[in-house]
Amino acid sequence: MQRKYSSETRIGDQAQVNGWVAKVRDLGGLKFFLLRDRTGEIQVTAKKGSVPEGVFKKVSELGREDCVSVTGNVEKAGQAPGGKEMVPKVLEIVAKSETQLPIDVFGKIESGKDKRFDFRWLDVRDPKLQAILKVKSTTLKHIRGYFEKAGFVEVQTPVIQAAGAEGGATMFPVVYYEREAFLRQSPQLYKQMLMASGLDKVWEIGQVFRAEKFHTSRHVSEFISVDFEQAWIESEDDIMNTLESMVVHSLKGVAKDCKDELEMLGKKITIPELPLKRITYDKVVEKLKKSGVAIEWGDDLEDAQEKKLGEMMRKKGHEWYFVTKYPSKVKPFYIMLDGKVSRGIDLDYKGMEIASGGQREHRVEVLKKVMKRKGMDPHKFEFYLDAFRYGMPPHGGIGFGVERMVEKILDLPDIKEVILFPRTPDRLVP
Ligand code: AMO
Repeated sequence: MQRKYSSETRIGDQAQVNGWVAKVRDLGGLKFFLLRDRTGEIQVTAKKGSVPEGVFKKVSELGREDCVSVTGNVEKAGQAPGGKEMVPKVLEIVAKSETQLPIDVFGKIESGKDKRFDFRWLDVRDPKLQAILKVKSTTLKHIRGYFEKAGFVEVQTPVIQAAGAEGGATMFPVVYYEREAFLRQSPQLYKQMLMASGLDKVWEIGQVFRAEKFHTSRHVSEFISVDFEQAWIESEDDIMNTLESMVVHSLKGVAKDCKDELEMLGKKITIPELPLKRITYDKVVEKLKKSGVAIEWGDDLEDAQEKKLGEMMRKKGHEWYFVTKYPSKVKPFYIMLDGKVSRGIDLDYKGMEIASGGQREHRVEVLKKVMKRKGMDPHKFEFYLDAFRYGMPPHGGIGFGVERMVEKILDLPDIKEVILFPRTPDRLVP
């Protein structure tokens, strides 16, 4: 018999449902258990004399989280979840679970976060956690959909790299034959080099790595970065236009495809109107100072300052907003400078930076000068600079933290909730 998910079964069906035992109730001659699969739960009812004796006996042997396969009739049952129950003809105990569960799967007893991540595959049996992962996977699907529709070419650039673009202190070294190499912090250098290839609009999705000794709710050592790079732009405005269209496209997709998950998690997605609010860094500093936050012009925005800005923007009806014209000194060498300010932008959502990028410097001599000024050795980046020597159009792009976006869509307390097996300074297994 073909397997069905519990939610697909209809009264009158003969069905096979596979899953885990969520709860057992034994009333002597009447035994029930709840069978959970990824679509929900169905009650299985075994009445002595009405089901085969062997099946009745097996129900007595069941324990929580055993893996079972049930074949039987689906019947009407007013008291049962969904108004139906299965009356088993065949019951196979496929795999027993040890009885002392290391964590409480349904969070009735609050399990410590560390313990939950030690047994993540068990943790994720909780439908709410599955819903988070479905929202993430749907977000990714619609991001991909956007780039396909907008004519971007998906590229794959190397994860093992000779030099990093985001600062030496946050690189993970790897042994590469007889040389030292690094796990990529970002596809930055490669996506820019591709602007000299004539592909014009590229995007990439993949894991990137940061050896940051942060212990915060928004930093991890490995995360999914969505990157795009676009040539022949006039200014960073073109980049913001692409980015905001991508955000709205994916938010709409998630709101449409994840109705059940959002309901289960008690969340509603507000689709922002385009264009998203743009606010200059100057204005941000002015606002923060006015509200008593200690900040000087030229400082990068710290976590607490971003949060405060988020509160102020939300009051004005903006969950999403761009911060533009950052001071030159806080932006990396590849961002185009415009005197004291740069063409670097950030996109913030509910007080957290979700993406960062802008227009790049495409003039090789200027680029080399800025690198030197920032204390970098241009010789180590010859392979990158070469791409600027044979006709490099003006270009720009962004790096976008998908997990941060999902964390904020669902108002989760920590980015790690969106990651199956998070990597942090303290965690390398499982
Ligand atoms: P940046 O370093 O700002 O820019 O990273 C881009 C986006 O990636 C996310 N992010 C992180 N998410 C989780 N854990 C971390 N440790 C972490 N660090 C960053 C954030 C951030 O906005 N090359 C540039 C992008 C560009 O200019 O195109 C870059 O990597 O959401």
